[in-house]
Amino acid sequence: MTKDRSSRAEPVGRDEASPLAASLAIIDRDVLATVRRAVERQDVILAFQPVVAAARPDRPAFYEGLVRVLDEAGRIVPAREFIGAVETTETGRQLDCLALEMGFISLAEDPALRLAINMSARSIGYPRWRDILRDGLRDNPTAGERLILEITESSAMTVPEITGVFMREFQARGVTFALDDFGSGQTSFRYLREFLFDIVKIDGQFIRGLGGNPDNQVLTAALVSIARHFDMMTVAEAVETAEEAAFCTAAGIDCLQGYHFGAPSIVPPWHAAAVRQSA
Ligand code: G
Ligand code: MN
Repeated sequence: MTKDRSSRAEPVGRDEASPLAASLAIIDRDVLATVRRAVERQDVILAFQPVVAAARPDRPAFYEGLVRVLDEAGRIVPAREFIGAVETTETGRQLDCLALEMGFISLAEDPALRLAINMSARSIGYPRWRDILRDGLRDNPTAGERLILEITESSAMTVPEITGVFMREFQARGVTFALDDFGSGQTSFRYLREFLFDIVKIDGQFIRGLGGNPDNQVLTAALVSIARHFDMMTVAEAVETAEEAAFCTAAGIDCLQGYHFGAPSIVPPWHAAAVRQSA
C-alpha cells in the first residue's frame, strides 16, 4: 500500500522537490500505467490464500481471492504498490469488476469452494460491478452462500448509509460480509453497530509480534470482545509465525490467515487438491 512507501520516505523529508519524492512519483505513474494496461488487456489473475479455523488449522475454512496484476513481461505486480493509487479511480472499479468476475468463475469451477473477494464500497454504485454481482448470483444458485465480500473499513466509512443498505440487500440472498483491515482506518464504533458485518478481519498491524507486544495484546483482546458482542466472527490477518498463531487462538480469534498457514498462490485450490490426490 502507498502508506508503506510514504512512511519509508519520511526520514528524508516530505519535500516534493527532493530527488526521492520525484523518483517515487515516477514509479507511481509507471505502476498506474501498468495497472491500466493490465485491466484493458485483462492481464489480471486471482491468487488464493487459505483462511483456517483456529480450532482446525490443518485445513482451509475458506480462501481469500486476491487480485494480481501482470506487467508487460508477465511479472506479478504486488497489490500494495498500486491499490492505494487506484482506489479512487475508475481503474479501481474495473479491478473490482475483474476480481468479482473471476471469483464467480472460481465458485462455479469448485462447488465446495468458499471464497472471499475484496471490494471497495465505491464499487457499490458502479453499474457494471452491480451487474456482475446480480448475474453471478442468478447463474449459480449456491454462489451466494459461498461468497464473502470483504469491504475495507476505510471505504465503508466514506459511504456508510449506502454500504448498510447494500449489505442488508445481499445478506438476504446469502452473501457474507467481512470488514477488512479492521482497526487500520478511522474506526467508528457507531458504524460497527449499524453495519452488522458477519466477519471482522483484524488488521495485520495488531497481530505482528503479538507474543512480545502487550499493547497489541490489549488491542486485539478489545477488538475480539467488540466483535463477539456484535456476533461477528473474527479473522486475524497476516499471521506469520507459530507464536502469533498461538496468541491469536488464545485471544479467542476464530480464524487465522497469513504466511504461517499459506501465502497467496495463483494455483487454484481445487487444482492443488487434484495434484495432491494424484501424487
Ligand atoms: O487488504 P487485504 O487484507 O485484503 O490485503 C491482503 C494482502 O496482504 C495481500 O496482498 C497478501 O499478499 C498480503 N499478505 C497475506 N498474508 C500476509 C502475511 O502473513 N504477512 C504480510 N505482511 N502480508 C500478507
Ligand atoms: Mn482482504
